[in-house]
Amino acid sequence: MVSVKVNSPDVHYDDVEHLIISRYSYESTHVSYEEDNNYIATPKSTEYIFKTSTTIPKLGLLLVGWGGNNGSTLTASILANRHFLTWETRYGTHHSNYYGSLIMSSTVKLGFNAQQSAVYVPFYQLLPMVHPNDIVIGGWDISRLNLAASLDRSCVLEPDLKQKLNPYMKDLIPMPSVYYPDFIASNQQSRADNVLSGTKQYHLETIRKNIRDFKSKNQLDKVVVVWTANTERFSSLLPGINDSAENLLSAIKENHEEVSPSTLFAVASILENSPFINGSPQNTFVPGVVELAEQHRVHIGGDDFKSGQTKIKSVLVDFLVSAGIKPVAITSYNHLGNNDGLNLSAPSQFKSKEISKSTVVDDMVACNNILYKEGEKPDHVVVIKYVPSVKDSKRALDEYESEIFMGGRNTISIHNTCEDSLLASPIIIDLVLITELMTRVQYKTAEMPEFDAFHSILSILSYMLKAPLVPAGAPVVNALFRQRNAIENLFRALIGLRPQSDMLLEHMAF
Ligand code: NAI
Ligand code: DG6
Repeated sequence: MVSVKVNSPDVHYDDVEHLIISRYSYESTHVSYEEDNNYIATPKSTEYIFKTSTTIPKLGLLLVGWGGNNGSTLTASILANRHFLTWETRYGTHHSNYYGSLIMSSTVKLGFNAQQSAVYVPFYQLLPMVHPNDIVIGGWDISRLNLAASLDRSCVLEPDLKQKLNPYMKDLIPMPSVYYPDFIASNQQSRADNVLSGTKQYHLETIRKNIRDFKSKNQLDKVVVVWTANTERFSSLLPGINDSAENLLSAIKENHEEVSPSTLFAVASILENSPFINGSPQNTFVPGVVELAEQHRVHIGGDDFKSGQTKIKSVLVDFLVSAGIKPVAITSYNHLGNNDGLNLSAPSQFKSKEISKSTVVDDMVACNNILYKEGEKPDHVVVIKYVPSVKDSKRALDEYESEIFMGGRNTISIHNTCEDSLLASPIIIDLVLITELMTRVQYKTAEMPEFDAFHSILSILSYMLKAPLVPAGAPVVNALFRQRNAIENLFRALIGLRPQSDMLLEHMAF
């Protein structure tokens, strides 16, 4: 899939070791403050060497919550693409595609050609990446329904397509999973017919064995695990239980009630050296999980897929604040009629989602001390209602009230209607593709004795996530285009290209 080759003394393609090696100066600005109210800004340059393996692995993806709307839609979409399926709708014949995936369906400006026209290439052509059609998918669900029936239950895809997918999906049955009723809404009880009995330690060992067996049966090089199961309530953070890796492993042995299913899956994945991504808002990554991931140098990412309403929020508020306009109230309503909406109709599960949906403008507000005094924030209200008849077609109604020039007010209202799972599925693909790529990257600075991997916590995944998990002390970025720039510029750095600049200096001369 790679069609970009960089012509630079700083880039070396090692065809023996199958590596791209790039030398890169990372430019930043150190700021200090003097007592006479001056900022001192000092340019800083750090030399990096990046090594990216060009060997594309055979990749497996295990979804927790495989039979849910996201799980079945994602599986169906990958199978439809793999088999080049087309289907009829009232608008005509449709072809499978990966619209909505940053990697598969968006482009980046590579540079300019001799005529000074910008040249754009698909994101996936910058570096050797797994093609989603080649991903082997499996997973767990507390519901035993086969994937064809799950797809039917989800009410997302068109009947003609579902029929064509049936032969590929009817024999896919989720592996039994762990069900601790206290963590998800009681209204989910009726679908829990595929559950493991026994202790948490037995569950951990079973999940680990499931990952190993899936890997060996399909002759995979790597497996990524994604939590796309129900939103859980938050776990209590308990000293001695989940505050360290050692305590968490002991708590699992002791069958402690506060170890959630998602935390158990994260632990199992880390112990099997499989990256783990949390697509739901709960605090799966208790301190013990983070420490375990760091100890085992396994990548983790989270939390909560950023699909529709929040994505718009992280664009619109960034636009307003960076235009010098002051949002004073953001009021967001959702209604939806899928199983996610049913689960979120319970207070503790709603609370998890409310937290992740409400923190998404904090960094944009904090960066403008002309508009906002320290600690000041816009009012931010999040409402979610379950309306069964709209099924997966989520309605998102948002009102942005802003203070503008000379005491004026500006009100923007947005009404968005869309199948939630068609927004989330391509995001899951991006999370998996980028995570896999990150497992093939090593870097070294002058201070480091040898090459190392990036930090276990992949903050580079922030674009796809509502409440990005970042290493301790690192800034959280929610603004969508800053998040996208981070991915684009990191990809460019790995092939020795300077960060994207939109200065167009070459066009400023007479
Ligand atoms: P869903 O309710 O259709 O699917 C969840 C699946 O997880 C169900 O099939 C359920 O049986 C299963 N499940 C529950 N507990 C389990 C466990 N312990 N082990 C294995 N399976 C388990 O929900 P949907 O729409 O697929 O969403 C999945 C998650 O992704 C939810 O937490 C949702 O909040 C989150 N999310 C969804 C977005 C979207 O746009 N669809 C965007 C952002 C987050
Ligand atoms: C209702 O809010 C259900 C949720 O699961 C959301 O649909 C999901 O988190 C996506 O939210 P957003 O804000 O990214 O569209």
